[in-house]
Amino acid sequence: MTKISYVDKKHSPKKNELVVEFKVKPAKGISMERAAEEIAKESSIGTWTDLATMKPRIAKKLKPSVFSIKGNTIQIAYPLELFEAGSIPQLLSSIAGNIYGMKYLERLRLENISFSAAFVNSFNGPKFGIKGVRKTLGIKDRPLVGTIVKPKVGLNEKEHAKVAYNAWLGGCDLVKDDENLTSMKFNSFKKRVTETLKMRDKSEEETGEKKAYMPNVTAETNEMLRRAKFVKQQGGRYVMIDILTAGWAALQSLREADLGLIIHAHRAGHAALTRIPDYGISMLSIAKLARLAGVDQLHVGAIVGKMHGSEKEVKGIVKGITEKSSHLKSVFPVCSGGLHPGKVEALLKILGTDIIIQAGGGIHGHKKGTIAGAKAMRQAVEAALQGIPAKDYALMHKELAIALKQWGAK
Ligand code: CAP
Ligand code: MG
Repeated sequence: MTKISYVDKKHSPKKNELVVEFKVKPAKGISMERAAEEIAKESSIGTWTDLATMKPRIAKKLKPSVFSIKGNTIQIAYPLELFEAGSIPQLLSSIAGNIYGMKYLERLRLENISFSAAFVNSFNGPKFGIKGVRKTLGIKDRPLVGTIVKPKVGLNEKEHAKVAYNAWLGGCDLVKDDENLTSMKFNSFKKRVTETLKMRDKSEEETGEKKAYMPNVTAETNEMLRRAKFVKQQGGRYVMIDILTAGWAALQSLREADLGLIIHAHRAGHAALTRIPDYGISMLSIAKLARLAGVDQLHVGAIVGKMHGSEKEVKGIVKGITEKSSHLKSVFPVCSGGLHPGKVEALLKILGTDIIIQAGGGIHGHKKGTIAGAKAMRQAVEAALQGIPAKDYALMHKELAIALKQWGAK
C-alpha cells in the first residue's frame, strides 16, 4: 500500500501550484501537524485510511504539500491538476468541502488563496471592471453614488420606479434593487424593469448625467438568465445578483452568458461564512473568487456603517479585488450598509475615491424625502473631495444641513 506523507516543510511552492492558507484549531488530543496532514489529505486525493487503489503515480502528480505551520496558521500548496479549469464549485468542493466536518478539527477557516496564473487564466474575470464602469457612466474620478430603493420590498412597480427617479434627480448615479426583491406578487420583475428604465431615461434627459439601474436578477439559474436577457433587451446596462444565495455556478453562468451587462454583486449571507474569525471562509477569499468569476462591482463593507467589518479587513478585501493582474480587471468596491451623508468624509479618508458609496436608509430616510436625501449625499461627496468639513459645507447646502442634524456629522 502506498503510504503518503503530506507535511513537507522543505517544499517551496511551484509556479503552477495554488497556495491556500488555513487557520486551524485541532480537536482535543490532535497535534497541529496531524490536523494539517488530514486537511491536505481530505481536500485532495486521500481519505481516513491508506488505500489499496492508490497508485504511486497519482500521489506523485497530485499530492499537495503542507509547507508551513506557524502557530495556528498552515499553508498548503496544491498542484494545479487537482482543479478543473474555470470551475469555482469544484475548487471549493476540494479546498472548502469535507474538511469543515472532520472530527480531527474543532475550528477551521479558509483565510486566503493565491491562484497560479494558469488557473486565473481559465476564468473570464470582470468584463468591465472599474475602468469600464467609469466609462459607461462617464464619471472620471469621483466616487459613484448609489442607492437601494427602500422599503426593501413592498412598493409596487410604479412606486419603485418613482423612488428610483427621485434618487436619480437628486444626484444618484446608480439605483439598485434590494437583495430580497426579485419577482414578487406585488412587484413583478419585468414590469419593474420596464417602468424603472423608463424613469432612468427621463432622469438622464433632465439631469444631463448618465444614470444606471441595477435590477436584481437572482432566481433559479435558467430563470435568472432569462431575466438578464430581458434587461438587455430593454436597454439596461446592469444586472445585480446575490452571489452567495444564487451560488457560484449561477454567477459563472451569468458571466459566461456574456450579455454585455455590468454585474453588480451583493454578498447577502456572507457573514454566515465570514463573521466568526476562526471559522468559515474569509471575505477576502470570497472576494477573490468573485473577481475570478467576473463580477464588476462587489459589496466589501463600509467600515463606518451598520455592518460588521474592520478597517483592516475591508482594506485587505479592496486590495484583493483591485491589485494588478495581467488577466483580471479590477472590481469596483461597493461600500454599503448604514451610510448617510455624515459618514462620507470618514469613509473616503479611509478608502479613497475609487469606491461606490451606497445609501438606502441614508437617502430615503431624509426628512425631506428622496430627492433631498440624494442631494445631501452628493453634497457630502463634493465637500469631502474639496477637503471641506461636511458641517462647514452644510452652511451653504440645506439638504446636507438637514441630514447632518438628523443623523450626525460622524
Ligand atoms: C444597505 C443595503 C445592503 C447592506 C448589506 C441594504 O442598506 O444595501 O444590503 O449594505 O451589507 O440594502 O440593506 P442601508 P454589505 O443603506 O439602508 O443600510 O454591503 O456589507 O454586504
Ligand atoms: Mg440590501
